[in-house]
Order: sequence, then C-alpha cells, then structure tokens
Amino acid sequence: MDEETPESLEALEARVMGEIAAAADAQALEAVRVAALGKKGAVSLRMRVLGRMAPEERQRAGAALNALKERLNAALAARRAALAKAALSDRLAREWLDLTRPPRPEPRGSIHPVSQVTEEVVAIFADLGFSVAEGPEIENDFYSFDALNIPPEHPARQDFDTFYMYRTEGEAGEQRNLRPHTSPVQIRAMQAQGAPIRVIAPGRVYRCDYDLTHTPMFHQVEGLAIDRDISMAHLKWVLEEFCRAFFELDGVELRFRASHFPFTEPSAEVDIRCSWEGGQLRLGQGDDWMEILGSGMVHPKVLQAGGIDPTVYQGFAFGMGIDRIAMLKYGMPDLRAFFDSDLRWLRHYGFAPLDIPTLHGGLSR
Ligand code: 2NM
Repeated sequence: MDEETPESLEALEARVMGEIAAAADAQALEAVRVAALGKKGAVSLRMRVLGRMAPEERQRAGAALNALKERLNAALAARRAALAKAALSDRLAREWLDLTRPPRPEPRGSIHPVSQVTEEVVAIFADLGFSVAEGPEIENDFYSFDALNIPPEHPARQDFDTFYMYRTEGEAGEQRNLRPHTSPVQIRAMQAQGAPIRVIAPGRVYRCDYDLTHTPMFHQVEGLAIDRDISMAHLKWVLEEFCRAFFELDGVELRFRASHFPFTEPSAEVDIRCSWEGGQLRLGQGDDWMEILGSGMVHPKVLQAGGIDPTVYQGFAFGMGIDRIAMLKYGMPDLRAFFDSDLRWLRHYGFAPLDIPTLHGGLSR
C-alpha cells in the first residue's frame, strides 16, 4: 500500500471483505484478520492516528473505524463458520462407515473333527487333573517297543505293523520308526517328571494298514496315572467320568473284559453299553456293547524303563483311537473321509473356528 496516498476507508473495507470471501481455509482467514485487525493491522494503524485529530473529527473518524471493525469481525465470524461447516462436511464425506457391514470378516474354513475331539478330550482330562504330554513322531526301538516290554523277538512287535526307516549298511546311528502308538510319550514323561504323574498323550500314530476301518496315520490318546496306591478302581472311575462327559450322557455303564497287552498287567478292554435300533447307534443304553478302549495296570518293567521304582509306585494306563470316538460321537460313517481333504466334507462335519470346547460352555453345541 502506498504511504503517500492512503486508501479510503471504503476501499480498505472492500479489499478486506474480498480477502475474507476468498480465504480458502481457517489459516488463510486468520492471516486476513491479522493483516486488518491485528496489532499492526491496517485498521489498527488508523486507530492510532485518531489522537492527533481535532475532537469533532476524531469522534466522527473513531465511530466510522469502530463500525468498520464490527462489520469486519462479523464477516470474519461468518466466513469462519462457513469454512468450519465445509471442513466438517468434507470430512464426513471422506470418513464414512458402512454400519451394515459385519464387524469382522466371516471366518473362513473350519476346525477338523479330529482337532475338535482332541480339544474335547484334553478339556475333560484337564478337569480330572491330567496334563498334556508331547513327544516326537519319529521314534526308535527303545521308546516304541523295548521300554513297553516288547523285546525284539516278541510276537506282539508284528501286531503294530510298524513303519521303519531302513539304513544302508554301515550307516551310522540307530534305526528309526514312526511311532505306532503314543506310549513313547508316556515313557519320556515318566523319565522327565518321575512319580507321581498324571498325563495324557494325544497325537498322530502310524501303522502300515489301510482298509475300510484303518488308515496308515491315525490319532490316539493315551493316559497314565502313577502314584503309591493307584488301583483298577481309579481306572474305572476315570474312564466312566470321561465317557459320561465326552458322550454327554447322564449315566454310562462300562464293561471290563480281561485282555492282554505287553505293557499292562492285568489288562482290560473296555466296552460301553449301547443299542442298535433301526441301524441307529445309541450309546449309554441298550443290550449291546461296543469296544471303545484298552487299558490296564502299568507293567512293572514299563515303570522301570520310565525310571520309576515299581516296588513303591503303581498306576493305570489306557489308550483309545481319537478318530474312532469322533466317528461314534458325531455320526461320521467313513473313516477314510477324515483324510481326503474334501471341502464339502470339511464344511459339513467341521466346527466353527471360535467354538472352543470347555466343560462349562458345553463340549459340543
Ligand atoms: C493301551 C492299552 C493299555 C498304555 C500303556 C502306556 C504306558 F506307556 F504308560 F505304559 N501307555 N498306554 C496302554 C495300555 C495303551 O492302548 C490300547
């Protein structure tokens, strides 16, 4: 602005009003305000020279400046409000939420019945004071057989149809096998923890067998309870509690049949009462029996292999097929479908990813 020819008040007002209207955002508007009404602003500078004027002129010019100031402030406030409103609607246009969309993506995939049933079994035995033990799937003769009272020449070795990894002659190291049961885990647990001990060992096991009711890989859970005075009575109660909880029955009746396993003495196979009516299996009642597991009192030699003194400690052990009890509970007729990775089967028999079995929440819903 030219000092020699100061712009008229009208021109000043028109100019600042134009700048106010043109201010694109709050920051630009504030710059316009400071330039006009700030300490060194155009209007403020004119206020300063009032003192040098004659009284009547000062009154007239002062009133005019005050009125201008008021009009400018009003225009600034109006523009500020308009800019804020525009900024808000701009933000609302950009930051929208579609409240009809699901809060998180629908879960894809499902939990395999074997995983679900394993979790159910773990939940039940955890409630009975058993912890979960794990071990390698690639084992050796000691843990798969010798420690379980099955020496090399023992005929039972053939019963397990074991997968061996053969070595070329002169190759170093020991012969390996794929564990044909999870018992090696229990031996390792005894060696690591000593007695007393209460563990279950769920996991994959391998046997060279393939037909309608056998797959070369299947799933087992074995249990072991060792203390100073554990008896078959404890075994029977634990298995009844398990069956009642797992099959979600009010009452169960189990039948113990004398049997033989190298790793237990005495040994018993356990049947559950059931009925077959119109081709429909019902567990817990009826005149029939269905075998569901094997069990017994752990053989003294097995305790010894686990580093436990059999003159002080004794206990029970049991084993069952997870795939088999899954088929019984959820009415899945074909074992081999478990391992076909058929999406239609998995969607039909699979469980919701967040349906985690607990005793308080109900095992299956
Ligand atoms: C069965 C039947 C009977 C068993 C024994 C052991 C061990 F290692 F503790 F000696 N674990 N599991 C056992 C006993 C398994 O499965 C039919």
